Order: sequence, then structure tokens, then C-alpha cells
Amino acid sequence: MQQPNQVGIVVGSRSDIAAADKAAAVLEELGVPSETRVISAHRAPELLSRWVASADERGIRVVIAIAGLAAHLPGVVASQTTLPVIGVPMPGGVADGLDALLAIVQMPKGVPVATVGVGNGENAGLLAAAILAVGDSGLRERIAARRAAQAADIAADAANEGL
Ligand code: RP5
Repeated sequence: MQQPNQVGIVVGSRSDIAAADKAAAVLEELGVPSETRVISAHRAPELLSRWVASADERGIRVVIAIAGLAAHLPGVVASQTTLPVIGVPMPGGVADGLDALLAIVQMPKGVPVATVGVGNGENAGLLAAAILAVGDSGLRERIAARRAAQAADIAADAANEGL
């Protein structure tokens, strides 16, 4: 039987899909099944609510919500579930992503959203995996192996010969 998706990724627009692909790729590398949806919080609010409810029911454990401009998508998702929500601000807008970053990171008290750097879908995927790894020692080992491989790549850089 196919493993249920553990991470739900939602983007506010097709124009945000590259960041979702980066999150999905790192999750796949770590053996974490995910699904990606394209649902605007303001243009399709009812569809968004249906997806959040179904994600909860189907066993999704972490949500990554990716948006630019007013970037309310992560906060709206978080308002409808107790699952952890990671927000990814997207570049563009009047301050090239600083606007979306502040909108997401400045979530008012009572309903938290974790925030990663502007456009950083990869870190969102890694943070989602780290949250899941709290209860999954195999996943924790795969994350540690990925970190070790990163460090080995840096050590192997010609500029670091002899260190
Ligand atoms: C937000 O507005 C989306 O997340 C996107 O980053 C931004 C622009 O959306 P589109 O005009 O490309 O649909 O809702």
C-alpha cells in the first residue's frame, strides 16, 4: 500500500511553483511523501478550507504554505488547523519579498507560523522533515547523513586543501 502523504505543500499561485518544487524535491530525497496544491487564499477560500480539512484527515502532519505580496496564505491555513505550518515568503512585490517576509513572520499571537527565508523552498522542506523526524529515527539518520554529505562537499573544495 502507498504511504500516505506526510507533508502538504500549498502555493497561492502557479507563479510560486518553483519554491514548492524545491521543497518537494528535498522531501523526496529524504523519503518523505508530499503533495502540492495550487490554491489562492483570497480567490478560492472555500477550496482552501476543504483541502486543509482533508489534509488533516488523510494524515498530513506538516504544511508548507508559499505566497508572495500580502502573503496571507500561511496564516489562513494555520487558522484552520493545529498542524505545524511553515511559511515561505516569495520575492516580488514593492519590496521584492521583504513585504511577504514581514507579512508571514509577523503573524499575530495565538496562531503561529514558522518562517523560512525568501524563496527558500529547500529549507522549508528540510524544516518539515526535521519536525517529522522527532518521531522517526530513520528519518533523523537520513537528515544527519545529508548534513554530513554537505560538510564533506565543503571540505573537498580545492580552496580547503590541507584542512
Ligand atoms: C500571491 O500573489 C501569490 O502567492 C503570488 O506570490 C502573488 C502573485 O500571484 P499571481 O498574480 O501570480 O497569481 O497570491
